[in-house]
Amino acid sequence: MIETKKTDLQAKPTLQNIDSFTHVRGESLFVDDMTMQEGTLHAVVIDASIGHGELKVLDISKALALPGVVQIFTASDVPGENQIGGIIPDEPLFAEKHIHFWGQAVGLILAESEAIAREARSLVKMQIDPLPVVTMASEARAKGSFVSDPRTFELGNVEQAFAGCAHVFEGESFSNGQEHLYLEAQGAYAVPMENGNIKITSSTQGPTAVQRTAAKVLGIPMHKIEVEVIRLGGGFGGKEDQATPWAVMAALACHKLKKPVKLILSRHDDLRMTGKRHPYESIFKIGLDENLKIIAYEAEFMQNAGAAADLSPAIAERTLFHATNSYFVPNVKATVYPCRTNLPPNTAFRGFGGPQGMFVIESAIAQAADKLGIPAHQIQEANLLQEDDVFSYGQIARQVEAGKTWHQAKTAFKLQEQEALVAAFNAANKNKKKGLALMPITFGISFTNTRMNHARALVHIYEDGSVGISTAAVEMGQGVNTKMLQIASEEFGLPAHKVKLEPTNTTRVANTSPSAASATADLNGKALLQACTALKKRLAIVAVEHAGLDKAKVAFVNEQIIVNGEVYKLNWYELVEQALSQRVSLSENSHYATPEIHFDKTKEKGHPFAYHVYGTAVIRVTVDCVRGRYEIDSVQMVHDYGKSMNEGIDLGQVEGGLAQGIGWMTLEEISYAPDGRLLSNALSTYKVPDLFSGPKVIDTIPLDTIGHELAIRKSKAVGEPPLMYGIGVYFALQNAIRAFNPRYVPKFHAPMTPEKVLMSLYESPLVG
Ligand code: LUZ
Ligand code: MOS
Repeated sequence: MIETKKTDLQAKPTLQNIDSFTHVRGESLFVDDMTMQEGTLHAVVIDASIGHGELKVLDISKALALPGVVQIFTASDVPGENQIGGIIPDEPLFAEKHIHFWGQAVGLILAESEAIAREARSLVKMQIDPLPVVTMASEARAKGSFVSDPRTFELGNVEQAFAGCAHVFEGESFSNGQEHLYLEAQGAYAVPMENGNIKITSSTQGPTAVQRTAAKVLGIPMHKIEVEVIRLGGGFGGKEDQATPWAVMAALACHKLKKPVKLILSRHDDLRMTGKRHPYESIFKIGLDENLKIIAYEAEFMQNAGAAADLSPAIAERTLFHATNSYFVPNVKATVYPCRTNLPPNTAFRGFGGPQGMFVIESAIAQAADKLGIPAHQIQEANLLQEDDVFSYGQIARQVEAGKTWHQAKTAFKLQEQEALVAAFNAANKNKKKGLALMPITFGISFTNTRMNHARALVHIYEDGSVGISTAAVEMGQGVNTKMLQIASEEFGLPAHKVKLEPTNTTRVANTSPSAASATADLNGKALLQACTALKKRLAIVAVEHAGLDKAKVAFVNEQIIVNGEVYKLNWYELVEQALSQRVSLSENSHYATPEIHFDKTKEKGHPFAYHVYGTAVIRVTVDCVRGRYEIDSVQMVHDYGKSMNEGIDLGQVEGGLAQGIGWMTLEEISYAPDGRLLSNALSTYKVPDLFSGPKVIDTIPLDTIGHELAIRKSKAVGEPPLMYGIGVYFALQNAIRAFNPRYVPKFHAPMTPEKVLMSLYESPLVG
């Protein structure tokens, strides 16, 4: 194992994840663990078994007659709008006349038990006239079938620039979808309250989306619906928009029957009915000068949006924002086509279209490197973003760390020695080959939709001095609650056990953006910090008055009040008591909206991101050239955490994101039959990385940096960016294959499964 230098950041003691105790004891509560009220009904979704067609007959009579079945709801039972589209209203909750994808919901069965509801489902008869099924984005594009208009980001003039380039290369690239595979499947529990009000406990990243959509579908005001989220057993984007239909269905049945309703998807139902990461079919053209500077880059992305828009237009936009990854390119033209197909609507997935865009420019660079007979890292290094460079969307790059992470990674991980090691190994071994690749990442932090960048926090100091916090943040295993608790406990000078994070609830914090875009800790943390600051100001006034002073410096440390540098005679608890006796409010509600950001969609220019996160990974793999199997020797990263406020949690995000990125690039192969049926519909046919297929060595060095003012405590967002280090594994594998088979023509068709590796090792243009 290669030695790494640990900076003092890693030595800083921080709070351990506050959920770890109940998680390991199995005591953490998820929707399915809630104590059910008497009379709770169980729901199972009826879905269509056809990729595209016209629904002629829906016969529920046999199902309804089964003992224990209470009711079956379909589109005609919806009292409000049968519409759940978030950005574009193009998605019914229950199919009406048309079926647009295999697994589309047609109705909901309510029964005394889940088993009965399931049995009833097998008795439902549907007659559907089939229509042609489209599963590929390029097919949809050829037909002009889009979920939203194509968009183009442009900088400079690519046409002119290509004409003057010393080298121009063209190619194509494909990246497949990805199943979210959250441990906790989609689900919700809806309970009737008085006066027709409903409380929904949902496993959602977007409590307000659930509330808004339930109100629309039920045709009642939002204030009649309360949405609570305890925590999620993983989201990864799959519960940003697509937790909504199940919660709304439960609410609909609850509303109609005045009974509590529980709807939890089985793993098979979840895999079949929900959308995934978008597959992309792309073409690229890259032009370089004699010094390997990329002068022009043109790309067309065909996004496989599935049967409805869902979040696809926003995801398409983020592809364009990340089309040039960590590089400055003076002439860019990038176009994305959100293509309507007959797959389940694809949706947010960690990286939100960014990884798909970044894979294409890395493919273009790899293609150029192969044709020029040089390592790709020479081209990568020659084009890294520098201070004051402009992105194609008009934002000026500031506090750029692309080069710093790159050079630190090269030095710390001894790139030259590793290259020599790979060369020596490959010379000495006939049937095993090693490959090496570098992967720089640059990821913009903020919702690309400016209006979504806000959050609120509600803080109560209770009479006994303990503190309760509510924010819009949803805990999904990423540790946001721990970070929130850390902020409040540091601000008030209280031990962690005196601060509690409440479940996320729309009656305490309203009109929330989803917990997404890596921005949850920043947005909610900033709001929380403001609320704590306001309360401290109020308490400081009480302390100063109590001390009989006009003015003094007041600090809050270790449950003590420090006045002008001295421990004051009232401690925290006594000061709280004093404030109460003076009728001072000990509650505060604060709002935060990211400053500085803006974007003009008519010009496709602006300053959409609060800041960028940077990093570089060095990746080494070994391919078994007899079997096509491979191992990842090491992934070594210099990552820009800013000033990490919790090294343990942030490291967990880096390693988890990396593993997920590697899975997307190497093993996870979503497969649909031409008729639209999901073939990779179980964990026997859909492979995710396990401990044995992960890297043998993972090294992470925090970049020595100053952080960013718009990051909470200068601790940069960490949720999504590390996933993209995994892209480098694809290219390391390509390099190893090339070392074995000089006739192999590099291809950019992810995931690079062992089967594909084996075929590539023996591919020969001569024998076909
Ligand atoms: N969700 C969203 C996201 O609605 N907008 C975004 O920009 C975004 N980015 C990453 C992940 N989720
Ligand atoms: Mo997301 S892809 O829900 O941040």
